Amino acid sequence: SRAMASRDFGIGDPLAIATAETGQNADILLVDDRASSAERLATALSQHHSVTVETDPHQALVRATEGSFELALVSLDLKDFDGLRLCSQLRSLDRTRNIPVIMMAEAHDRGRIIRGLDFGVHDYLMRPIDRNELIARVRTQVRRRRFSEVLRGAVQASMELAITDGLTGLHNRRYLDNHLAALFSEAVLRQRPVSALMLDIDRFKSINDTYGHEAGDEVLKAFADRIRTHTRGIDIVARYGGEEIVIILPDAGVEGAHTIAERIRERIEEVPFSIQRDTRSVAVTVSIGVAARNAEDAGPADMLKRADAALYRAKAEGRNRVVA
Ligand code: GH3
Ligand code: MG
Ligand code: MG
Ligand code: MG
Repeated sequence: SRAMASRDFGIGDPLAIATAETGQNADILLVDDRASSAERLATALSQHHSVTVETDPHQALVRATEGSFELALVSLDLKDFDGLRLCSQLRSLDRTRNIPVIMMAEAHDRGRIIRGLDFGVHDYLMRPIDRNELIARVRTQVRRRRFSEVLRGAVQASMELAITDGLTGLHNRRYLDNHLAALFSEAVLRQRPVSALMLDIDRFKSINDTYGHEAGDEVLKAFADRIRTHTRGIDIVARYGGEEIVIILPDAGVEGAHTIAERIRERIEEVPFSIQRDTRSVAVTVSIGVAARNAEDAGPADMLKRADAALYRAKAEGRNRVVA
């Protein structure tokens, strides 16, 4: 797809926009089983696009799901098959619904044209098809589709940006706040446990002081990466504050959470972090407070408060430890 990569946060990819602007060089699927018609249309379109002709509607659907077509032109009058049905399938399948569809119809097809437009077919051409009209309508749909892909990419990117911490790539606190309430309620409803780990790097100020703030950032990033590899996909891992990370463990009670926390603590302690521009590697330890949901909890904030209190005790008792 020519849609922008999700890493180009927030703004449209200029190349994708320029490509959309021209509305040319599109991969087009032409479904028409009348040889002379198909050939005439394909020839006209080939000046600006790359055209694949398919006479079998079943095969056309397979090709559409597998290919990277930016437009489908479908004849409504196929032998032994209702072209409108193919249009409907293209509109409803996940893998093809972003391909704009143009119906090619006869004057007597008014009723089917209306039904097609009703379920989302983008446009139609009346036979006999005028060459210039064909080119113009195809171009319009290709441009529209490309611009919506650019927009979709930009929306997705800014949504990711809004819930991601820029330095570590972990979820940010906003994401945690937005998801924790629902996750917690679900645990209450299903009478399942849920736990929170609150992590804080030990003596991080002195890491900054010794190696510099940039190295501190690097350590923080690597620390986050290491934590990510030791958590599951269903866990929420969020940067909560400067060098504080909260991990929410669905379905884990206090014992399970403690075990996971202890494993993370060991994984951090056992291998020092290497940093660029410095031959020394940085020994890092982490203190972790653990709390599980209580029946008395009014909400997740109560659980987090206990995890924070446990973290405070872990620090007070000498750091590099897990306290529940
Ligand atoms: P301890 O937690 O063990 O009590 O000691 P600490 O030195 O880690 O103290 P604290 O957690 O209160 O302070 C964290 C320090 O981490 C403060 C700040 O200078 C540093 N810090 C916070 N965010 C960042 C960051 O994004 N990058 C870097 N390099 N440092 C940060
Ligand atoms: Mg602190
Ligand atoms: Mg700290
Ligand atoms: Mg801190």
